[in-house]
Amino acid sequence: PVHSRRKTSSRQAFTATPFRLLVLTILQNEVVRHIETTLARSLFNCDESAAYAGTALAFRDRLVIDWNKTQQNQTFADPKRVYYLSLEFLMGRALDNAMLNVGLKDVAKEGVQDLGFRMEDVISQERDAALGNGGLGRLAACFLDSLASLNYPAWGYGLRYRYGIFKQEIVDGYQVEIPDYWLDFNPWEFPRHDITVDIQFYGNVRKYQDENGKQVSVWEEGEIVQAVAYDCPIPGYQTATTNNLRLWSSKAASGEFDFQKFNSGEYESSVGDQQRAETISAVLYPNDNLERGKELRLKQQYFWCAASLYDIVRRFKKSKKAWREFPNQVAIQLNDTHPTLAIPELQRILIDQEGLEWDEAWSIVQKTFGYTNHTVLPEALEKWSVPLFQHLLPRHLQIIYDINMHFLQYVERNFPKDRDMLGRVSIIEESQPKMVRMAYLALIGSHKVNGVAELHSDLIKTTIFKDFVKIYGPDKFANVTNGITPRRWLHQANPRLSELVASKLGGYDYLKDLTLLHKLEKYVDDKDFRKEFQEIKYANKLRLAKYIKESTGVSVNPSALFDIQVKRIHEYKRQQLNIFGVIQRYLAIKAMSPEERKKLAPRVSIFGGKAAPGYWMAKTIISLVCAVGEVVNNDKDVGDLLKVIFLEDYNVSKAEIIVPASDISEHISTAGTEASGTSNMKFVLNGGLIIGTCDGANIEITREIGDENIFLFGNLSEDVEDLRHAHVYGNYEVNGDLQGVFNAIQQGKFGDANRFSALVSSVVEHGDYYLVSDDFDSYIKTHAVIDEAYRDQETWLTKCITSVARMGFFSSDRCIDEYAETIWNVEPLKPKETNGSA
Ligand code: GPU
Repeated sequence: PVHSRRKTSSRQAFTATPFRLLVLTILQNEVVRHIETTLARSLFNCDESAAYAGTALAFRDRLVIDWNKTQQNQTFADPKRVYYLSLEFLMGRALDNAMLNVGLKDVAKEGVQDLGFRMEDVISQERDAALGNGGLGRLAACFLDSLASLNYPAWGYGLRYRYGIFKQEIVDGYQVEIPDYWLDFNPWEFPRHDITVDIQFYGNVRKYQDENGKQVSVWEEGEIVQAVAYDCPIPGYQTATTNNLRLWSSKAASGEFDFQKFNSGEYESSVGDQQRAETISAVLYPNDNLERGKELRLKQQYFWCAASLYDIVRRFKKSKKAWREFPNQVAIQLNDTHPTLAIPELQRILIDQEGLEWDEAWSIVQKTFGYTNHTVLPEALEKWSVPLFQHLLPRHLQIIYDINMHFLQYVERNFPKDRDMLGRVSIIEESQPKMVRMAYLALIGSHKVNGVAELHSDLIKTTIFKDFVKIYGPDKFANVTNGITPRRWLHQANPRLSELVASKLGGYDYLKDLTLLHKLEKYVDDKDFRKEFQEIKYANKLRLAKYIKESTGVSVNPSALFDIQVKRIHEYKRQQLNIFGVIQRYLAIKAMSPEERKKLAPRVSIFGGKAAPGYWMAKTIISLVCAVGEVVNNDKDVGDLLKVIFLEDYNVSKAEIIVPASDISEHISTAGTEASGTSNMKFVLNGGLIIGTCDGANIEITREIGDENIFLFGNLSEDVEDLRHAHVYGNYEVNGDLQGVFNAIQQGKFGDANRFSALVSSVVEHGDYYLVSDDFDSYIKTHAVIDEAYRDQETWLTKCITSVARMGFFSSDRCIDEYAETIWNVEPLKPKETNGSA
């Protein structure tokens, strides 16, 4: 049956080495066997989805072998391990990544071609694992890739949501959310029904004196939910190291399923208990940079922290080492404050269950944890109400109070004159109701706190954690600037550029040491290289143009300047500034003579991103973008000069198509609000330029690539406070161009003006918190500079190539090495044998 589908086109490759032929044959047999036996499908009616499933299962087999060896090797060597606790892992697709990491993509491509399929079509059958919202979750995924690629003994711990981030549809210009039930077929996870942990909620605390007169607390009664482990292999690039991502799924504890009820005919209510337990890991909260204090979210957090810590402690105890060795064996990194409960949970295990004294336990806890902060936005800082805590986690609340008491006593001793300090730094906010400030708890319970870009790491020391710098000194604070994995974000997303780079650098070593990219600079004047580089960008734009046509019906000119802003929709990220700028461009075009129009460089303005379902303002921004697109794209006066596109359901796999196709991308947050940003790095690495504010990692990108290669604009973070003040207390006038934009909206040029009035009034009436009016002029002027620069294609190309060559710093490998050295104190563990296929 295989032969009947064979195409002659792949025959050439069969002339390669006998070894390659052997691997090809074996792989192909494995794929066919999986299709025929694991899936019980006939090869005669094998469709793309079966071809995907067969290929995925064949590669999974390979990963599993290395995975088992890695785990055995780690168990035997028992080195210090890193545990990365994150409520989000935005992994995207796994097959392409697995094939590239194992080094067999080309062979597999031939294999599936032989079965009558194109590899791209096979790959695109896979659903994204979308267990995250945005940058924070994608960072966790890049970190897992780097940890494995650098051979660090590391585990990720998260939740196995039944529903990942919702799928976005645009219906009549509005966002509609569709549930993402992604688990129908997921060959990349392994249920471990033997690895379960009972997790307790509610109940009460009984205190008594034991036979030695020691005060003991027991957390009793309440209800139990069971955590079941699901493991996903995380292959490293060209190494046999295959780490583990363990995701917990909730179900009713075995004793919990009420057979009494069941037998007495109350079948429904006993199923109800089951369902209630399963609710815990049912759905990812779809908020980015926002906390809403929902009880179920706190339950998710405790469920996941408790299960993970139980697992980590169990592994440690197998080594029979003394408790004081715990921080020498275990480093736990908290991805934002979401896993902060792990701190009181470890303290509880050590004192209530293991019988350690408070001080000894607390010293172990502090040495074990590190905390990464990802935002200074006040609405994103987690706070939980004390009554909710008391109800759900009574023992933990007591422990938090004790932690706070010890901490405040320390502060009082050291700052006796600053009485207000105690109230400011207390873990408990004295509000109505009282609140637990999770960031303070995370900071106090960790030995290091880090921000994610230099500016951000400076800002946390002068704003939200100012007092804590006085209390602990500056050494408790560090910066680790974010990075991205070049495997996915160059090699996988942009294979032709990756190949071009490899051809100049003598191979793919740069994918393991991205600083080697600097060697590209010597080809910046090389005619052939330049031509090839430019052709690749064009091909990537063509691919995106095709995708835009398929998904929106709009034809765009692939030679136009592609101007892209894709990220979560948020007022601080200022998609509204972008769309106001687009409207201003549209009005300008309308006012031009035909001669003037001829001089203008054609543009395609591309937007993409999800709005949190309850974030009304963000949804309004989306509908304005769609409404402007509707008008502009159908205006005969405008033609190719401007197209406005909103791409539905932006996610990781779509980013892999979008990112390589930009000429300019927009990273235009109000200065001081975007902690780092990571897509800025992806776009530049793929040969695009940036328009951006002096915010987050844009500043370090500028330092690396040179300010002649980036288009910066807008006010600086140190001026933001005063500017906001001026809006609130001054009588602020919106300038001419922006007023023109507002007039056009209010005249109904883009449909019913009432739909968009909140966007206008947030600027003209409500204090313009995000400083859209302050930055508008400089934004428009900078876009004019970009138009001019793009006209000179040779100079533009030089900027792009030079920038790529200087992006070595932004690999997540560099980032992980910094964490390993300055925060975790862990070392790589070389795999026993290298994987034969690498
Ligand atoms: N970030 Br807090 C998220 O994506 N979600 C969040 O809830 C929080 C932060 C992002 C930051 O906004 C972004 O600037 C940063 O690059 C990213 O985390 C990774 O550090």
